[in-house]
Amino acid sequence: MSKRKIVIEPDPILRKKSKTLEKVDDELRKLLDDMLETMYSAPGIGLAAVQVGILKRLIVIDISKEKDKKSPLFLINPEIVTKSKTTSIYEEGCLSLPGHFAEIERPAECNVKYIDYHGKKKEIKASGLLSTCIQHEVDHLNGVLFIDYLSKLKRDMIVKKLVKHKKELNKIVL
Ligand code: GNR
Ligand code: NI
Repeated sequence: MSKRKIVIEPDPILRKKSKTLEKVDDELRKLLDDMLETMYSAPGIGLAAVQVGILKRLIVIDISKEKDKKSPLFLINPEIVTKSKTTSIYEEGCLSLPGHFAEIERPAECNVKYIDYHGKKKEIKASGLLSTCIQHEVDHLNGVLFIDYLSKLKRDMIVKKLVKHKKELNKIVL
């Protein structure tokens, strides 16, 4: 396994739509393993392939609290088939928007169809943080970030700060 570099906003790749996968093979599983390592090391509770620069419909998630009881979830070609009318609000963060957090309202529950690590079709009913996290990750696959749910003023402020932060990092490197 190897850790990959996480793409930070603003970067045009984060606005692109990821492509559906045709088959599950060892090469794809290697990418999923790398994504999981990258997510754990960040640390984060979810990661979409586009966040490591790959436009494929792949997500890894682990919302377990205790470090020693890992329970990774791999979702290939995830599709949200139903969303509840009831909503819930979570403070969201994103590894592509480091240091920024906002309360986002989303459907509280969702049913998700996907292909698992072994290439098997699955369907689950998600609620709570898992539901929010799946929706956040599926948004990434469609080029959507949580800041898109904020006012243009708040969104522009966050992006401006990230641009400034990137420029300061460049100064140190150069
Ligand atoms: O680590 C993460 N935490 C988080 C918290 C609330 C809602 C969604 C998330 S996902 C985020 C990691 C990430 O950027 N995934 O794309
Ligand atoms: Ni994210």
